[in-house]
Amino acid sequence: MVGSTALRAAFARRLSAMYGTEVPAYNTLVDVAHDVNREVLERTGADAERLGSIERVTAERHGAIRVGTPAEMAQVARIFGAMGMRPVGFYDLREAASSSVPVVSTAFRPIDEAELAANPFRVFTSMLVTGDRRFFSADLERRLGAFLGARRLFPPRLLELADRAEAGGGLDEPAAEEFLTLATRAFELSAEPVSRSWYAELEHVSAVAADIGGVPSTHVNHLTPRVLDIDALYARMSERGITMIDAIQGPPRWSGPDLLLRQTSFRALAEPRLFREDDGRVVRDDLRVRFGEVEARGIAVTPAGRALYDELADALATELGGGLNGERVTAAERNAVAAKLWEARVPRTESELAAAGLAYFTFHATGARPGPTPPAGLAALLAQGWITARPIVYEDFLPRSAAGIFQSNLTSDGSKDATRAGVEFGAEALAGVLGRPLHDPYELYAAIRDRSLTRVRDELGLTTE
Ligand code: OOG
Ligand code: NI
Repeated sequence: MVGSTALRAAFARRLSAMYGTEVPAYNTLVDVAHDVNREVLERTGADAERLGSIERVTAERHGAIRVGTPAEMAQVARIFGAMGMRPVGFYDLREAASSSVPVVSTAFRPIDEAELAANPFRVFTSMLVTGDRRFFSADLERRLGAFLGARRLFPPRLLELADRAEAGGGLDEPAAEEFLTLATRAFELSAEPVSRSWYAELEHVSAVAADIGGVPSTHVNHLTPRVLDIDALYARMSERGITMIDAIQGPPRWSGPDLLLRQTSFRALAEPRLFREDDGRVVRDDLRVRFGEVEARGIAVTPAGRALYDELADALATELGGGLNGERVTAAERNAVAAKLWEARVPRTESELAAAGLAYFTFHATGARPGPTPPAGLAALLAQGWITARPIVYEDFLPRSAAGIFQSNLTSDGSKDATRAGVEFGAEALAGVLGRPLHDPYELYAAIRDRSLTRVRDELGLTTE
């Protein structure tokens, strides 16, 4: 029997191998990330593993995929469900200020502590909102619906195996092999010709709409390894001659602990694709839509921590609004301004972050009994050495960064008509599409913290707090 955890780990490996043959620069990114991780581990020892074992971090990836319809989204949920990946979080990329794309998204990922430690593979999954009149006219919506309704992204056999795996917690060896082969193949770049005029019509609305609805199949958009020092990685990729996007998205490099998520990517590469012209001729051309991204993960923040992050991100945007003294802002300048804002407002140690209720931690009995009876209250237990706190790693995404990742790799701005009314599509609607609960990331982090508190109470024989 191959259980859901093993299926997930194997799928992440296969997708990574497949993407490396399709986009070789991704392999360079993975190699550089591993070099940097080894160096950080040598330099800082156990500290390097404070947010996950080196085994976890080395294998850790996230992927991004994009689908066109609720029916396709529901099928994706079944395939990932087979691998113990649940939908977590709701992201509305239509509302992003800097750029907007006509999709709503969630991330499929494991939700249990042990599952995350075993393999945290996650996939950021976006779905077109074709009913949004700011992007699609009624006529285009209808033609797009017909195109999407006629394609089949996932073979029935794959879905059947997925359902069987989810119901039974895994598959026998031959069925697991078949499932993994079919699942990996479903995300390969197809060689089927793309209709030039149809692709162009959608690209006029949004390059993301064309990438999703302009082609008869789906594919991995990018795959992202995790790195322990993203600034070092950024410099090294540039030295190797790979063009990176202008900035590292998310929090700045600063003097306190890593929080949330920092991400960067190399520019989408030209890939050969076949196009069918209106006169029926098939010609070779290329498209730039797929890329490689890398990320550094930090401590998960509470809603209060997140509000502070958003406030500082807004302050940064205001301060850099017109550039610096009218000049274009470099990544280094941007970081310097952001770091200054952070140093002024964000507590600089884990214990202060915990005390201020800004970030999530688990609590563990140290085994020491520094006094006759444990004092009341977490702060006193920590201060006297009865218990210790460990940070909980951030397992999710950031909408502002996601918008930046989409934007940095779009070939055109598209044409959103902000004068038209959008269409309501929120977390509840997405849960309805998925046919399963859409988890709230904060509730998941809080549950992990609370379970650790219950454990500590039992171990110390406490009845309250
Ligand atoms: C997804 C963009 C978001 C991230 O890491 O924030 C994302 C996409 O381009 O399809 O992957
Ligand atoms: Ni990504």
